[in-house]
Amino acid sequence: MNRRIVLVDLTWTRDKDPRIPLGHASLLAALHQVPELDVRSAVVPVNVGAVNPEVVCTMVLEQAAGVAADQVDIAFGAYVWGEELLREVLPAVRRRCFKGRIILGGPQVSYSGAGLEDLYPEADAFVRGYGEAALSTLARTHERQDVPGVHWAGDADLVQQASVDLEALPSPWLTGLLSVEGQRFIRWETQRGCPFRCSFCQHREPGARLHRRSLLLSRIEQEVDLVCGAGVEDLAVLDPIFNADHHATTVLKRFAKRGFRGRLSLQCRAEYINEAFLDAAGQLDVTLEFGLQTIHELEGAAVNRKNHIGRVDQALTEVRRRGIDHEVSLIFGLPLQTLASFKESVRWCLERRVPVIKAFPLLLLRGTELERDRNRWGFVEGAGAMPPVVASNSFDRSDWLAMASISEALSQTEGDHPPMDQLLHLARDLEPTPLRWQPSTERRAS
Ligand code: B12
Ligand SMILES: C[S@@+](CC[C@H](N)C(=O)[O-])C[C@H]1O[C@@H](n2cnc3c(N)ncnc32)[C@H](O)[C@@H]1O
Ligand code: SF4
Repeated sequence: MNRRIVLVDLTWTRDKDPRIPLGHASLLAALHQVPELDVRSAVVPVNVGAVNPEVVCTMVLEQAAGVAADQVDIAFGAYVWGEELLREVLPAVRRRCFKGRIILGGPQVSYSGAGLEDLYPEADAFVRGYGEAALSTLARTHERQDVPGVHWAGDADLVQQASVDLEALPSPWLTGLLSVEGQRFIRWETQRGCPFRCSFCQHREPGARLHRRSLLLSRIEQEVDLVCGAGVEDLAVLDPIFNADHHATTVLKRFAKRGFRGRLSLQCRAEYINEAFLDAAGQLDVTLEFGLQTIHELEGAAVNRKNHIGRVDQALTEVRRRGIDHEVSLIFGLPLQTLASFKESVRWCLERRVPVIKAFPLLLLRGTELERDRNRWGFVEGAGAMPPVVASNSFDRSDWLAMASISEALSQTEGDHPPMDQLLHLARDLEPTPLRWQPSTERRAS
């Protein structure tokens, strides 16, 4: 009898999102290459209406039914937005007598230190890092194999990341697993990981094992051609820093050559912007999304984020001069930050007429340096499945609420931010709605 794997993704989705997230599709593409493996997929949005853990459990068990326990694995993706639900679904699956293996992977596992079996006692194996190769190896047999990046529950945890040869990965697009036909919006990648080490961000660990961070250029180009041929209108590139790769300009030129008319959203480091890149970007409908976080050197240093503010300023001036659409993201709640210093960061962006300024509340993400240093900065976390930092040694709760209101005012005025005094005036009248960053709260009612 063929072995079976049920791959489950508890996903955060937006209206325009394709049904299957890219990470899930990339894993499926790799699993489909394993001979005689019966691959099943379940994608459950966690933020659409009421999600009942028992219903999710039934759905998953139906997919796993009809195969002997030593022939079936259920593999769950663990992301921050699905954490609460996952911790309810896993015990339910065991309660209902599933005896096959449970394998977990995804960011919540990748960035976790030792102790995963305390968090998820129902799981048999954990995969840290990019999971395509490791999961395919595990799925072939019930034997306990020694695979770098795989931690078996109960064994000594080496806290290793799985490695993957990005140049050899099958493309979910080119293998037909994901279709671009009739899809207005897609998320797409050309590289993984990040060369920087900001201490609030989770990108550092899985990237650490990559010798090359880029996908094969020939794959990227074939995917570009596919996208351009299908008339996709909106393409969000997931690369942590699109312009960190030497292929960046070549890729943009390919889109232009193929006459791409859709919108391209690219996360970029302002300091890496150069003329050739902007020349290529100018041929397309791009939005350059710059992370800035803070304009203050000391706040930047506290999170290991060195912004060369002069160069950021230059890049913004040039982008504005060329009429290229752009955004800047800030964080509120950073170590050493005060209400006044946050306002200065916002004001700096407003003075540069940045069309869209986003201000995110600081989250202490699992396994980040900032999470480990929480006591040093006196961080106090709020409520919710993804609690923001609401007070610290440098700001109190009322300061945080004022920052959250400014963030709200920025969100309501995207594309046409008013000057600082008017923004503050608007913020004063606004209730902060930090719940817009949280997974569905309705589901417990079901
Ligand atoms: C797209 C995206 C989103 C989308 C939605 C996600 C979706 N459904 O597609 C949106 C825009 C909604 C989003 C929002 C947020 N996001 Co986001 N997002 C991403 C992003 C850019 C891409 C994810 C992706 O597709 N990557 C490409 C694929 C190939 O990688 P992957 O998904 O990690 O999957 C691989 C591995 O994780 C592993 N794996 C995954 N599942 C499984 C399962 C098994 C069984 C195994 C073995 C392995 C495995 O193998 C996969 C293939 O290699 C990542 C950053 C990044 N570049 O990865 C952040 C990221 C996932 N997001 C993150 C965060 C923090 C957020 C926010 C909280 C940000 C905020 N401050 O508000 C919000 C939360 C939701 C909300 N309230 O809006 C964090 C971490 C989250 C976490 N721990 O789960 C990331 C890693 C960014 C970061 N560096 O900090 N996000
Ligand atoms: C996915 S990140 C990528 C940023 C980009 N690589 C950069 O640094 O220029 C997009 C934005 O999310 C926000 N962000 C990332 N990690 C965060 C965290 N732990 N808490 C709050 N916001 C965060 C930051 O504002 C960041 O610029
Ligand atoms: S915030 Fe951006 S630059 Fe910093 S580590 Fe994360 S992805 Fe890299």
